[in-house]
Amino acid sequence: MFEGKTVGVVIPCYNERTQIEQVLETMPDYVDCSIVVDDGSTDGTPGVVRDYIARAPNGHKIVLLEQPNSGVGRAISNGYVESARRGMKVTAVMAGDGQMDPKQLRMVIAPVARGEADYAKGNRLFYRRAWEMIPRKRYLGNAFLSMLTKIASGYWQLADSQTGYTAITSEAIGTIDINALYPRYGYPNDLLVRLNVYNFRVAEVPLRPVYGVGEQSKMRLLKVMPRMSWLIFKRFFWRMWMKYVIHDFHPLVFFYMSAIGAGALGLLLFVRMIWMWAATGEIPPINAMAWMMCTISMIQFALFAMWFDMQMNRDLTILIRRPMDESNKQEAPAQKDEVTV
Ligand SMILES: Nc1nc2c(ncn2[C@@H]2O[C@H](COP(=O)(O)OP(=O)(O)O)[C@@H](O)[C@H]2O)c(=O)[nH]1
Ligand SMILES: [Mg+2]
Repeated sequence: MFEGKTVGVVIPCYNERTQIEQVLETMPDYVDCSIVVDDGSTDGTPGVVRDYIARAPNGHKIVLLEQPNSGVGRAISNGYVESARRGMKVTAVMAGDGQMDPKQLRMVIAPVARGEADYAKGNRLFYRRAWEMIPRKRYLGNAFLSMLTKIASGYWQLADSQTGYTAITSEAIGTIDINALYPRYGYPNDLLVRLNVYNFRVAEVPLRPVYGVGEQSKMRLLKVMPRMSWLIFKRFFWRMWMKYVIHDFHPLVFFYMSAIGAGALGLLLFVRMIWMWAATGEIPPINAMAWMMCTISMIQFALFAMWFDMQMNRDLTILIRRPMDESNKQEAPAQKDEVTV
């Protein structure tokens, strides 16, 4: 129990034999139920979990769910459903590779347990040494996807869309179509879009990044980046339709549509202009002016649409910028990298 709320933790695992025991061992006492979701690991991870359950001290319930390899997003949605079914009011997600510092769990679940937010997520990018601690490619890839996710999800003030350290209420799990969640690595982006359609409040908590604890990422960046970008692109249109046409209405959809129309026409005019220039050596002035008009209109329509969207969603984001309350300080002594000289 944390502040009167039951707490479940979903732990997705794929080949985490060397890591998972440590994750279970360091689970804070206030967690009522840990749900390990193994995804067809080939290294014996489920056996390690079963052994641990057999000798684990009573009090902290550990459940092992096994599913055929169907992705980390599917593992988490299955874990969410199981956690809600077991009556957990707040459900957090922590990776099975030990990259989530258990001492920071209370910071992640607090806004949700206190009813200030329906979902909370960490943000590692604002940590003062994040640039040195996070592998360069991961940092840049994350920043790019976070930018796209701002536009697609409507949570414009959030960053670090790729963090897996999150917490959600059982109400939110019950409201969104959790079984339709994207089954692979793009699930946090998809989840944010789905939460926004129902106007759920999202809190962002600054966290210290954790790397080099023996984890081995399963993510192949070059393969997943284009897939995730495409997913985010599609989800943007889905959100526009669901939020501003079906659930409610706002003319900003017309602004976005006009921006796309002006952009497409501008592109055609640009191609024609270059073609005429190559063929005749001269740029037709009307063509050039029409192209400029289209480009300027596109920019203006898009900026207005974004501005309206920001205004509609401003109150849905809760930015927690000073999470180090007294209890947390006691539990989390300064880490090596936090010592200032
Ligand atoms: N159940 C399940 N877990 C997965 C899968 N892929 C990764 N994970 C787990 O999800 C967590 C985060 O994955 P990881 O590859 O470390 O991602 P990264 O930390 O962002 O590089 C880890 O605990 C992995 O074991 C999968 O396909 N299924
Ligand atoms: Mg990892």
